[in-house]
Amino acid sequence: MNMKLWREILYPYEMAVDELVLKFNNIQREYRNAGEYSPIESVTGRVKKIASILEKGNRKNIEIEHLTEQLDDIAGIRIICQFVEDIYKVVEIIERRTDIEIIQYKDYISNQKLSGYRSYHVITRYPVQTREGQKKVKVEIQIRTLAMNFWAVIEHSMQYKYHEHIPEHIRERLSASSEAIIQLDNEMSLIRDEIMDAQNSIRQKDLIVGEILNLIHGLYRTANKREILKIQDEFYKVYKKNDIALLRTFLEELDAIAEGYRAQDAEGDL
Ligand code: 0O2
Repeated sequence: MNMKLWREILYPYEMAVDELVLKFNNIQREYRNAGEYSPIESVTGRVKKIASILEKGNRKNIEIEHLTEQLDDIAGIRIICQFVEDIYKVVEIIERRTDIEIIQYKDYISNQKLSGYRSYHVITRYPVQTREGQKKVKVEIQIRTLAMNFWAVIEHSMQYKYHEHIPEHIRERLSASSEAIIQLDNEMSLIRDEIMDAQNSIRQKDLIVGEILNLIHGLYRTANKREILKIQDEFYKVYKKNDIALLRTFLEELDAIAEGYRAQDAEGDL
């Protein structure tokens, strides 16, 4: 198969990866805009390099013309979560979608690989609209915690360096550190509620402060400078108290003031 043909074959996979990264990022944004904790921490995607596709096909004895139907991970999405519990939430999110068809689940969390690898894989089929019409391509969605990802990235680089013949002493260390990763994930799950509360507060504060600054910015069109300066001073005082309830009250009061100016402005236009 020549390079041009490969590019054509891989194009729908690239479309699928681009679209799914965008869609999962939108899910994250939706949670955060609602001031809620997002089970998705970050999303990346990639299309496997041609050399890696050929190498994997060779390793698994797959004929070149059967590569796209038999390899599950030519298109890959990686979703990183903070906590193990979030992984199952993300799986539910995928299950509820009407645009993603699930083919297979690979639960390497309950069934950790011998290497120590842990991650939850969902093999899916995703439709893209090409100029020749709809094409459904296989996409492997890997869902793992930050800690699992840290281990997998390090171990993967060792596999790359030693071409899968990792020396025994390094393998032992990797195996021991995979146990430490399980412990770390378990410990984090125990204080998950507190961590989520803290992160929610930070996000809510950011949203409220953002709205306050927008309202103050809007006042520059209608209110007089002296009043705006007074409002800004008041805002700094409230901000320094680091109390979300006070900030929320300040936002409500400011909103009422801004609404008054907007009404005045509308009357002036009549
Ligand atoms: P790359 O370079 O990440 O793309 P199988 O289902 O067993 O017939 P397959 O298709 O290899 O074979 O499925 P599997 O085992 O679920 O692996 C799919 C991908 O998961 C791998 O792709 C890796 O990304 C990741 N993975 C699986 N096992 C390990 C592991 O032991 N260590 C690490 N670091 N990652 C793993 P590729 O093509 O192997 O690699």
